[in-house]
Amino acid sequence: MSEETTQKMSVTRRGLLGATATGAAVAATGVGSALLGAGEAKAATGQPWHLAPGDLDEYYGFWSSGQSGELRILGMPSMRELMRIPVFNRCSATGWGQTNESLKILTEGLLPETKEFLAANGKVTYDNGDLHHPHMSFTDGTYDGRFLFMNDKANTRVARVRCDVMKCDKIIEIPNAHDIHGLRPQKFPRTGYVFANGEHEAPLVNDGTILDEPEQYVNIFTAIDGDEMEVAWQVIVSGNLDNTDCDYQGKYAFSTSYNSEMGMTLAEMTEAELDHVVVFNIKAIEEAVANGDYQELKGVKVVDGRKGAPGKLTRYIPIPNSPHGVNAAPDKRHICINGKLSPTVSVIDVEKLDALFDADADPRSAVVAEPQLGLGPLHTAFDNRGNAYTTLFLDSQVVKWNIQDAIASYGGSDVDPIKDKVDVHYQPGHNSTSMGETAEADGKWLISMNKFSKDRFLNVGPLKPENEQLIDISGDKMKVVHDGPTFAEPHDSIIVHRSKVTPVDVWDRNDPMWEDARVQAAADGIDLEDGAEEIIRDKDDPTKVRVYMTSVAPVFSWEKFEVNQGDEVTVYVTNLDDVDDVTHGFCMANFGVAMEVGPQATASVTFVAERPGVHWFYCQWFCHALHMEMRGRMFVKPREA
Ligand code: RUQ
Ligand code: CUA
Repeated sequence: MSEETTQKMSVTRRGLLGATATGAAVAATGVGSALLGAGEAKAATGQPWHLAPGDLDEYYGFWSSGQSGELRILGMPSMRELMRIPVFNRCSATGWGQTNESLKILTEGLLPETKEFLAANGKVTYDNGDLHHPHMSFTDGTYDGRFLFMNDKANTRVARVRCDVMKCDKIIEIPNAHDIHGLRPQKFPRTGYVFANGEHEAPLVNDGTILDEPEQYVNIFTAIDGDEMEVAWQVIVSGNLDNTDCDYQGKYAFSTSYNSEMGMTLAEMTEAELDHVVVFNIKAIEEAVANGDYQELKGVKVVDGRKGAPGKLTRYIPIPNSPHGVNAAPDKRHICINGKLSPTVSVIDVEKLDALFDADADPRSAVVAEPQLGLGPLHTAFDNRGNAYTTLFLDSQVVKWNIQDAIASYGGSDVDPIKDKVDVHYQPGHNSTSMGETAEADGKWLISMNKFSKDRFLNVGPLKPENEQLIDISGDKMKVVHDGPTFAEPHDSIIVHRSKVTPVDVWDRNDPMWEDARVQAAADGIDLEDGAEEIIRDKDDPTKVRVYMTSVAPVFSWEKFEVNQGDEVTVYVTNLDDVDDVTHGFCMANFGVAMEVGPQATASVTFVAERPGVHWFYCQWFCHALHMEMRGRMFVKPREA
């Protein structure tokens, strides 16, 4: 832990509490144990995943939440849920999807036709999302703590979360593609690009002219500029696209296709013995774009990388039936393609890829191993000792195997690449290891994300949680050490050492998140920080009212304010408390309005005051001994009859 972080900790509330109780020692233990290895941590029970009260975890776990549409933060290895970050969903607690600040993020990246479609349904944005794959930005092959990127399969979007405040700051809809599934940030030299797979195939121009003519459908691979959150370019491909990953050299990206047949029914989709992985040649694609070899579609430069298309944009490597996960090993050389319907994982050597493009070598020549591992291999994670850990969905197992031994065995040696198998409960999908998708894999922990929990927990009715199991991989044998139930449906996770991430405790008053509020306040001649008891009626539209207020525990600057029935009211709350962990809320009772206002943040919400009478607003975030008293009245004067 850096000097700076240590110092920062000592002035936080945790440090203060620590000094007044026995906690100073607890805080010290927390720091100390986090520096020890998995097998060595001194915890209350002697089990490293059972942290003593007040002890801090060694890793952040960033969890997707599938159809819940949010991102979650867990402490690892304790698997305690630390936070939920609303992204594609709506959130009652924070007002995500309701505050003007969040609505801007949820609407500004939508395509014009989507906005029209939503308006016809009485909406400004989607209410749901299906968040599968959260991944952190990279610099030089490892996490850099700037951003997290994630996909929305349900509504074809990609979102970004800022790691300094752990809030979503950008969401874009991807044109031309359908239902973004696989997503990975570029590892080298940095992110850079965020690669995103459109899973479902459709006509390139999907305006209804072509309907049930599957032979005319295509699929789209997208590279997003992760700094600007804009689409950089797209590639038309053959077959559908499932998962994606990229190399550690910045040269190639890979996408699996489970439906190379472009079938529409289950029978058609699983017909061929061989599907493929598409290899994208990033330099060649950039050159094609620079040379004008593209068509422009919905403002995006789209190049043709279909099978048989001339040039060096893509190559198709045949892979046994319906491959699913793609995972780049920390040896910076091997890419594992998980077989799903085939009991194998195909290992691609990135050093053999140039020949595919430059010498038109047989695409299969890049495959250097294909070990038979068991039934239903879906995803693979890695340690720092050359081993890979693959989930076997149908076998309900995780298999540990050695990459070099698999290569030797493919070359004819009789060495068995399989080192260990462990039962997991039940049907694992994704897995992840501590720092395992970076060059700094440390081989301590593995999470198996199991789709079914069945009998593992008290029965809560027909809808059961999923079960995520923590596995100690520091020794020769894998050891399942903990069950963690989770709600629908974390697909994927990453386990990031805490030294990589340094979130702030208090917002910066000048944060871009409430730039619009700052601009509006300036136009109204108001200082947000000094916004006590300012109520502005818009000069051009007198039915628009802006109420500026501040909060300091346990009071709002307004004890009461008055508006007219039918006014469109915008309430801006600026939280002047600058102590860590003093968040206020603003809830207007019976108006369906509530939001979080973090320390030093400004948040705003707009509603039409169509209910005459006395209405209480209150702070809905417990902040002070007099939190219940933190309230005020809004008077809505009835319209004259
Ligand atoms: S997928 S269970 Cu959406 Cu990541 Cu493999
Ligand atoms: Cu402020 Cu509760």
